[in-house]
Amino acid sequence: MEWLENLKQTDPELYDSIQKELERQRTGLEMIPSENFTSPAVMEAMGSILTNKYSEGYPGKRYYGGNQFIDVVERLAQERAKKLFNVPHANVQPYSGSPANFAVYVALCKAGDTIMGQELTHGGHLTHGWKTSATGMFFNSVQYHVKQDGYIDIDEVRKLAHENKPKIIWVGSTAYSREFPFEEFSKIADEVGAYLVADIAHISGLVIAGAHASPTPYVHIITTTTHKTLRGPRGAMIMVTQKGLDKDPELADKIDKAIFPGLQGGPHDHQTAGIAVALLEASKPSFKNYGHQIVKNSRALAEELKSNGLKLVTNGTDNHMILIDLTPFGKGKGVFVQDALDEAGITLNKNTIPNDPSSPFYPSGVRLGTPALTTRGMLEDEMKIIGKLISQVINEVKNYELPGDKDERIKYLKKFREEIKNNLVLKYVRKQVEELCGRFPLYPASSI
Ligand code: DSN
Repeated sequence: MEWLENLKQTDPELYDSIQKELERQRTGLEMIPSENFTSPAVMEAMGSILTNKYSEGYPGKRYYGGNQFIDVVERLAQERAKKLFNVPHANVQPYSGSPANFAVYVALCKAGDTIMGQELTHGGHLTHGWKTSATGMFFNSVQYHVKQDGYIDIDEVRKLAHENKPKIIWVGSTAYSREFPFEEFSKIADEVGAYLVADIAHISGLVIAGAHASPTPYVHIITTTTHKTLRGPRGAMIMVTQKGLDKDPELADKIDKAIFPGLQGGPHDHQTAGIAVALLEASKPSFKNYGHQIVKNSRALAEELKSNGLKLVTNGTDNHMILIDLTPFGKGKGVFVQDALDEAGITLNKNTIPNDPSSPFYPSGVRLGTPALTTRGMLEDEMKIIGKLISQVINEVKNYELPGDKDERIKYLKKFREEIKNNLVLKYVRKQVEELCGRFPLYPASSI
């Protein structure tokens, strides 16, 4: 039977959109660093009859009947996570990364308690205490920054920690291209008696592969999404380390209670099954190669971008991600670069850079990465080609200037988006992109 045949019959309109999205993924270069292509096996688990079940509680302690097989599924996911990250406890039920992080607050804090995280505009995540997130509204949030060179300002972290005595310190962020200094954070957290929580959403696949240091010996809690470098379904996990249990023997129980009944209802059992499959895949030797290749590709791409005259935050990368600082061309250029690359078949995202002279909606940088391209089998040689193509596109649009006036800006962007449709360089890049994608087929018909 053809892939999605039942859906095609039942809802042709929706089916059509999925087919178009599949074609978009197949024929373009997916370079948003938080995205990836999960396997057909993971998608089968996600599309399975497990979506039919309610199973509030945990294996062996459910509120509803009929959970004997769900218990097996959830235990598989828990055990695989524990083994891969070398931790004594794993909760695999969080619906996604933001609820997972919020559960950590629910487990450890009362409203108004002080917490510390990396500021959003300096690469941190919303849920690490940014003012528009519930984590910044309900807690007294102290934010640390990166230095002028783009690296985390560990002296500031120590100073703020000693001044403010936070309950939680977050390490790990969403737009940071260097190795996280877990050991130094751990010393600071211990000095002030804080819980140290590593949010490794972006790098969990690299940690498993040994392509990034593991936080396990240094932190009390680890949170991660499961769909980024880990290449699983959308979802998340919270893990408690031995160091965490040594600090607080009740910690695992507190985390479990924060997820259910604290924040969530029934776990998404199909998602748990997808996570279990992804963790099994990540335990294979080929995943180690995958993780290391992501970083090699990222470094090769960074070098190519630099040799084409582009400026990178921290001047390079240690992980899967690169931040291009577009301020040498002016402020607020991220939107032009994102849209022009989209037109040329290369998807990345506009992003603030540290001390951005513009606003988060019209930032002065773009963020890109190599996890999805590496899943397609692309290597350093392809990164060099891609680096040149990206540089050509940036060169085409770098002189567009964003008007300060809001109405003018909307009109200007509309005109810009019309103009780039006819840009010959972008058309040429689009052709190169399609040719490249054709050499690295994604989800061939025989696999889905
Ligand atoms: N939205 C994710 C990312 O792109 O990094 C973080 O939540």
